[in-house]
Amino acid sequence: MKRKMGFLIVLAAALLLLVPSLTAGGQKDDGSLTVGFAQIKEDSPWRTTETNSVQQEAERLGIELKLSVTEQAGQIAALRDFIAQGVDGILLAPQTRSGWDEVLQEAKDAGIPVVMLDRGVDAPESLWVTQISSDFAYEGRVAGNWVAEKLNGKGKVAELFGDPAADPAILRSEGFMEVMASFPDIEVVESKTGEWSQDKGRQVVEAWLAAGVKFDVIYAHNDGMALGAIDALKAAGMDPGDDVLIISVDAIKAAFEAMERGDMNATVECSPLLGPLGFEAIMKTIDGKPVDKYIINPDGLYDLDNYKDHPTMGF
Ligand code: GYE
Repeated sequence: MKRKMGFLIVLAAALLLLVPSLTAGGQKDDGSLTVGFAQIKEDSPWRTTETNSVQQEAERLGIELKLSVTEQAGQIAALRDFIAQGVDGILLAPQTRSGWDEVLQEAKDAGIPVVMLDRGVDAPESLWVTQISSDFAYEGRVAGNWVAEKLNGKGKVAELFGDPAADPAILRSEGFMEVMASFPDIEVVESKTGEWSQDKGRQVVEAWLAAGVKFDVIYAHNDGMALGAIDALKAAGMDPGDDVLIISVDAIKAAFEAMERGDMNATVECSPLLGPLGFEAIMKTIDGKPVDKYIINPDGLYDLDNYKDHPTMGF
């Protein structure tokens, strides 16, 4: 009898030792976490700053980060890979708004929380923890009001669209057009995608100029494309910031430098420094604490009158 008890105690102790390695996800025996980040492959300094913010925060917290940088199809594959590896949480910057339901359901079934970083999706809210981003329609309205004021309610605007399938591009346009609707003498003469890229933005504006399109303002959905527009205008012998006003979104350092040179007029801030909020949301979820469904960063407008007030002169 005594022997049997002893055996049972040894067995119980052995099982207890096994328990930590049997806990859900990839949480290691020492309690440290592994998080996957599916970032978008995109030619924009904004994204590099965001990736750095995530990497730095992971390092600060001692979290192992698995980073994947790809386009949409690759992002879905990366998520499946993270799930197979049993990560403790996933940060996803979704390239497009739709196409996520299936893989998000797989993550949910595996008990892995997914946080939307910087953009939203149209998948059911039950499939993801939270969206941490700016309010893109608000950014569009801020840009629209600035344009209406500068043009005194009359003039021509050309819009450089981001990726038409991406949440921030759709909403930045909607917010902007909402304001334009109350100014019948402002005409939006062009709206074309520059795919978030400086190079593509330049090519689109070059084509407009070659076709003889006239505009007083260019509204670009991000600073990168605005910088491309500036390149195109200069190459055509025009004076951006003066002949054509330039407003965009993001507030990257290069936009502030362009303002210093008088090439650019305004940018609506959109912070890429989302790493700390992203990990906080994942850790709270793992601890069973509630997290708001939408965590919205406040944005400010910076133009030639106040850009020097920006705390870091851009991201
Ligand atoms: O504004 C743009 C980037 O999703 C908020 O994506 C982000 C946007 C950002 O390409 O520069």
